[in-house]
Amino acid sequence: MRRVPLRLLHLLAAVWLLTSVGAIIVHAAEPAQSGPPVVIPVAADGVQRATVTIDSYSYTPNHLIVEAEKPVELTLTSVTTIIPHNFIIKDPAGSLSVEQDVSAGKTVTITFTPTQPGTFPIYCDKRLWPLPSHRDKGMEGTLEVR
Ligand SMILES: [Cu+2]
Repeated sequence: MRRVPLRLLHLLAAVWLLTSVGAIIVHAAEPAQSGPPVVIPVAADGVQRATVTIDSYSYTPNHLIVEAEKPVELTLTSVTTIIPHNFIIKDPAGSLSVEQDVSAGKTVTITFTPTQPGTFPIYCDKRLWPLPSHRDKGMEGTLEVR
């Protein structure tokens, strides 16, 4: 056995490791792509209805604008084939707490009434350890309550 190929392998392994780790760090640091804000219209019955498409790893639309004190009805439609997701909205101050699992390919309808104006994060907290969470992969959005 000559020694040069072994050293070359070590070098390749080191380069591979550095680029892989670097790619993960860069990916995790990327901000989520924010889509255009969507104002959810108030229907004749006073309900604000919209459909959100859930994919890996996104919500479409992902920036929803609603009015406070009026019910919001969201139809969450998953278009994934294997990966389950969830849909979480939490106001740290406690005015809003929504947490809904959506299995692959399923549609679930949720209803909640925001009471406080503000901007609240929407996100999926699923994660396959040790990979980054779905939220870290960009699965997040914004609920703007006016
Ligand atoms: Cu997810």
